[in-house]
Amino acid sequence: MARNNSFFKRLRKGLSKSREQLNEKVGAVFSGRKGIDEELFEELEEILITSDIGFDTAQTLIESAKRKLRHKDINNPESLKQSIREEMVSLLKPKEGQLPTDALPTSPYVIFFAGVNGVGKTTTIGKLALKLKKSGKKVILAAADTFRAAATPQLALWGEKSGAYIIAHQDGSDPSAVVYDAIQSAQHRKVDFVLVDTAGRLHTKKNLMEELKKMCRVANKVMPGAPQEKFLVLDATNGQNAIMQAKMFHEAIGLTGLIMTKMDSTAKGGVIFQIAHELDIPIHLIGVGEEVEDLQDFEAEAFVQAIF
Ligand SMILES: Nc1nc2c(ncn2[C@@H]2O[C@H](COP(=O)(O)OP(=O)(O)OP(=O)(O)O)[C@@H](O)[C@H]2O)c(=O)[nH]1
Ligand SMILES: [Mg+2]
Repeated sequence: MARNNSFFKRLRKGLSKSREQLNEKVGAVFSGRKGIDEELFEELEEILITSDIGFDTAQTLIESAKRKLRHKDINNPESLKQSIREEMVSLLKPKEGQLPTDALPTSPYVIFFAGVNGVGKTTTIGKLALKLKKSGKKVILAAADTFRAAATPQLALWGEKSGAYIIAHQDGSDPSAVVYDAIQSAQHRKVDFVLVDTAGRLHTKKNLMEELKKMCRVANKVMPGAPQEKFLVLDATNGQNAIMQAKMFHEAIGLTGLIMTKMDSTAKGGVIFQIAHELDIPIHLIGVGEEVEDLQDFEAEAFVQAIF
């Protein structure tokens, strides 16, 4: 998709902490080097590992870059950097997730948002609702976080801001019932998207994961095939912990996509490479700031350009 300047500006700004950390270290290792040797590879690998890219992923990136350079008989450090950039793009590219836009495969298109407490589920839904409404879609927000008292008003605010409908029940009621209502209502009103906000839950709490599974079953009962997407929202400031969360949520409900928020608040943005390397789940969106435009489609080339 064609991107305007503001997209890259926001992305660069949002990734500045991660970029600074990576570039500073890499700059130091490369400074004054005339050629490439084993020591350079080792130091580079260490930098990647300490930038939350992870051991296996760092090794894979370096090994592939090394192989290509040898193949082409190249020995200058700048080419090595470029080669690693290319390997990073090849790693991320197949993981670019995309939401259907014009012709929706189903109506409504139901998206669950799950994740541990405070990762950014509700705000992400709000921002996405605004974007979808702007592109002319009809949207329902399902307040299926019935656990936290302030959750529904928080979502309702986003409903007002975006003009999306909101379906909510009383605090403490069964979240599956909200899901049921929201999908049924969407079918009647011919709504395009149902965005389901769920309560923050720890991936280690079995009963809470069971509740999430039940919500999926109920959705599928009202509308066979629903939910069309099961997104896990991850907080980039959690670094490596995000991997374990993703694995456990995936095991429980079979994720179809990931959203990585708060990239702007951390230098641990490199974790996205590890996620792409270790998990077979597309990354749909990244959050690089608090504003609506800071919720961006995940694009491999732009991301690598902005972080390294
Ligand atoms: N800096 C920054 N803050 C973000 C981003 N995304 C979300 N936040 C903030 O993260 C905080 C928590 O967001 P919520 O949307 O309430 O998180 P939640 O996952 O719904 O939380 P619970 O429902 O309590 O589990 C809010 O202050 C958001 O503004 C982001 O990309 N960057
Ligand atoms: Mg919430």
